[in-house]
Amino acid sequence: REIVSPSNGASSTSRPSKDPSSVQADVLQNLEFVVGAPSNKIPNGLDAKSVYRGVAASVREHLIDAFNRTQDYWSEKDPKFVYYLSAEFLMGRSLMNAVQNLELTGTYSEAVKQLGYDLETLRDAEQNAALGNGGLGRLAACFIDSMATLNLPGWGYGIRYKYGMFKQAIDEKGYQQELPDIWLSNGNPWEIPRPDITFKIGFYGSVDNFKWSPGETIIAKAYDNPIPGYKTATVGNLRLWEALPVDEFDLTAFNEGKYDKAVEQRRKAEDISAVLYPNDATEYGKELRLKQQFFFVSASLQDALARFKAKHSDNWQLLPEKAVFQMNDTHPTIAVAELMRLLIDEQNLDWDTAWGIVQKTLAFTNHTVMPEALEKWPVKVLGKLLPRHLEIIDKIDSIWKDSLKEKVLAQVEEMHKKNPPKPKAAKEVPLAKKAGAPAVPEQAEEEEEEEEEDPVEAALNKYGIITENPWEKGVKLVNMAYLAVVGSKAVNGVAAIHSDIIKRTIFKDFFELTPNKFQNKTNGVTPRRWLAWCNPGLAALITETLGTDAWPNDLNLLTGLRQYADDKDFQKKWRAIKHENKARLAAKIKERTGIDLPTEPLYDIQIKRIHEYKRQYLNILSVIYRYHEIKTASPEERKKFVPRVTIFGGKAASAYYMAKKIVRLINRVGMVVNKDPDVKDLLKVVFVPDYNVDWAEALIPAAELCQQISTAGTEASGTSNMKFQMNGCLIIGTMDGANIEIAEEVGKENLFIFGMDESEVPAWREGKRAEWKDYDPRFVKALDMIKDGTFGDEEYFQDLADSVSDMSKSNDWFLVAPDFTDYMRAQDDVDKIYQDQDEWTRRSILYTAGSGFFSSDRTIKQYADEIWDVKPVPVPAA
Ligand code: 7GP
Repeated sequence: REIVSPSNGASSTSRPSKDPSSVQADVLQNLEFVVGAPSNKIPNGLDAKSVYRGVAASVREHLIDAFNRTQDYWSEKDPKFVYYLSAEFLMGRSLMNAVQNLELTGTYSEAVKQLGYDLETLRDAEQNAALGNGGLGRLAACFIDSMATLNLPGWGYGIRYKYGMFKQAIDEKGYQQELPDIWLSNGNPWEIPRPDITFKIGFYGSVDNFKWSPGETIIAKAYDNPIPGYKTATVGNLRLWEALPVDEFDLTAFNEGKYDKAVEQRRKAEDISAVLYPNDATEYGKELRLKQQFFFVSASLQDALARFKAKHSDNWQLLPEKAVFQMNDTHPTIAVAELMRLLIDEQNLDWDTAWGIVQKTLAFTNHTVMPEALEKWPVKVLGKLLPRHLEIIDKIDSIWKDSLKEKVLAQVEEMHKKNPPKPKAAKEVPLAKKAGAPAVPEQAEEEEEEEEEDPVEAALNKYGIITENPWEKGVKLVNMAYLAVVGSKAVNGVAAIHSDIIKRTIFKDFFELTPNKFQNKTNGVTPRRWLAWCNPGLAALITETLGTDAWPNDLNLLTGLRQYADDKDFQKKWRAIKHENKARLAAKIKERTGIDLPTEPLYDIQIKRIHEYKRQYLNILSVIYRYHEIKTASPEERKKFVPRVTIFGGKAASAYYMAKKIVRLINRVGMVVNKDPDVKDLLKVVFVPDYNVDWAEALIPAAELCQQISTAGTEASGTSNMKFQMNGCLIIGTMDGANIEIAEEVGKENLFIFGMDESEVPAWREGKRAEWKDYDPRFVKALDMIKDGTFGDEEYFQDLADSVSDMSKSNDWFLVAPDFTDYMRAQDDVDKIYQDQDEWTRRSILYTAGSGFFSSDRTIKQYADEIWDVKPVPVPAA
């Protein structure tokens, strides 16, 4: 039998086999020839890591086989393609996902068992591919899973970071430590290096008569990552780019003994794809980041255009019918200028033709309204790195503003009719000017300041892509979100409320001009990874109850569970599965942290990036108060407490001062509470270190309550809320993001909703807060405990305490204090309902039953129909 292995890359004449004994033989071959294990050690003298590599290499054969067939077929049919441009893809592990999506679980479990191992253990030998920060990156991963499953011709395009999201360790003081994520150290069997697919990427240099001569050039090299769909022969592609030098090595410098110089080019180039910026929802205007963005955007566009050209030569008018590029937030939005450049400078199109094509080929998704996340590049930085692009952006900006002049003029006239401007008082001419003397510089400046801005100019400026930095006079910025809006055919938010907010706030003026451009695409998550694969117990019960295993591809079938919500026998089975999942999680937590957890209490979980707007702080304050209550309760009162395990997980951006304090506070509370004999099993507080996709797959199926408690109007959508919902976990949360739509599907009365609405927040921030003195005594008590050193480090925590209570120092922008009382009310409701296990379980079933809408298959279908106009092209089975 011929084998297909990554080492020979040859394609097999026979298809990879699907029966356990030949799979076993195949794994052995791969262990010997790909992993290079000594034959006398195969199979039983090997460590899990090596065996994992052998198994992965074998699974890869199946992937590559189907991948090649898919890509060949699509190439032959030449349908319209979608290219999902994203600086982040948070994939997690691949082995089990591939085996399950390829429907080879039974085969591989059996084959591996015969070799004396079990698949579950091998799965843990895989490193997590954490090429993303949080929601946005994981969404991209769910999207390409759905694209493949729906047979949609499309690729993801991103960066093959050498170091992904940092590893988080918690030191003995509770402090977050950041360690590098060396995720490629055991190799990466899931990628196919493409040394033959490379593009040149230029930076710096100068522009002469519209011709750019880059001062520095590097190479982008492709790596393909096959993405298996489920119950389909389609295997999609995630193409990631690695940065390499044009010249490996400067031999002359080396011969002269200048060793550093000899490798300088290499290091400079490699830096570009070296590390993922670990910021979530905040941006720092670092040149290297812009370099990364341009690097992967340029490579991806050149690649897609080259493929187009191979089929349609110079028929560029056809491009919008063959390709659409979805820009995942502002990170890839330099694509607007780069696509223009490629069409004008490289393909010799005229400006108007090119611009018409661009505006039909690009689309843009916004993921956050946090002002600090909307990227604005200083003109100086962008102009130095990409001088030709700055020129193009400048022209886009002036043509765009020119096109608005008439409209704006009419608006201003209209305004003046209603509100006539006051006539200007005649100015006294300064002495120095009278005699025709040159203006004294200071005077000239003063005069300029006094001069009123032309109202038409002022009105036009709010549409400006290039504008002055309001905080730094004279410093001009390129507003990347505005560039994207102007250059795109569609702009969307990621949940109904969020899409509405962006129309009223950050893109208000643009929405008024082109209302039809603005859409909503409520997020979704893949039900394969986030229900079927991570919760096998529940998946089996669902299949048995519905009498079909079609639901992972048609998640609305879950509504069929509604009729069992009150069925006591069914509830019992449902609860038993949750209990098993809790036990599994407890074992994992014990192994990773040493903490012993009982499995009877309510499991309450908040996992997400640590951010003030997500309000982990609100959660821990309520935990602190609960701790106080338990400690001061009489033996009689103690009986009334509903035992709880409160679990947190999440990383703080390394430079985010307050977030790091919150991590430490949670950890300190845990250290005190968990060893306090007064508390026993009534309360445990766990911070799981290094929260990642793998942790999420263990935490979510075990959760009974999840915290989705962002300040209303701040969380664009949230996606963990959907994953928890699918797994029958109840939500305590605000009317924010997708919580609102979840409440619609599940029935608002079945969620624990609390806090201010989005509409109430601005008034609070603008005025009401100033008069507010009604601090809840429980809130005051919890803060006092932080300040009196109950958890140690009271000085360190002082400003954290002040941030929500001392208005002279901070303004509690995220409304922790005013939402606290209603949060505690909702928490009491939680405890009350949890004591009625039948009612709790009834709700839990309704959550899962109502989660069909949040499959990313639904989201992707909407993108495909309403933005991309891309149609499924199913690949015929082999
Ligand atoms: C997140 C949003 O915060 C979250 O609400 C949403 O569900 C998710 O995107 C997917 O749409 N935003 C980010 O992750 C983000 O802004 C910037 O990252 C790097």
